[in-house]
Amino acid sequence: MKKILFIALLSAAFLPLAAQEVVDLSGQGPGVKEISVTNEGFDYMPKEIRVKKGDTIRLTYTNGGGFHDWVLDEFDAATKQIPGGRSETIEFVADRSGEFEFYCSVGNHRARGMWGKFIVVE
Ligand SMILES: [Cu+2]
Repeated sequence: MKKILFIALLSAAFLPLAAQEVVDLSGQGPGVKEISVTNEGFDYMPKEIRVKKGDTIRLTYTNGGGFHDWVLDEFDAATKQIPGGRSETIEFVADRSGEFEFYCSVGNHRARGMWGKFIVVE
């Protein structure tokens, strides 16, 4: 009984984090897809976003701390550089398929690992 409770507590502690690593919205659509992104230090959450070609992406970046933005060059999509606690919503159309890289354009943050994958599925 004790063991089961321990496993349940472990799952509760780690599942939400693990679930945020990848957001896969490519299974349905195309349509409007709402996505929330944040960061812990130089780590974006999620680190990987999957959508369907033709999706309209309504992405809200909430800065979890520091001074950052969220930039995806290939789709001309970028938030402003904002301080911790602030958020901004941008909208763009994922009109071509492929694997792209979103990143933070502040200082050397991208080189320090502040980037992730934006994958558009045909
Ligand atoms: Cu940054």
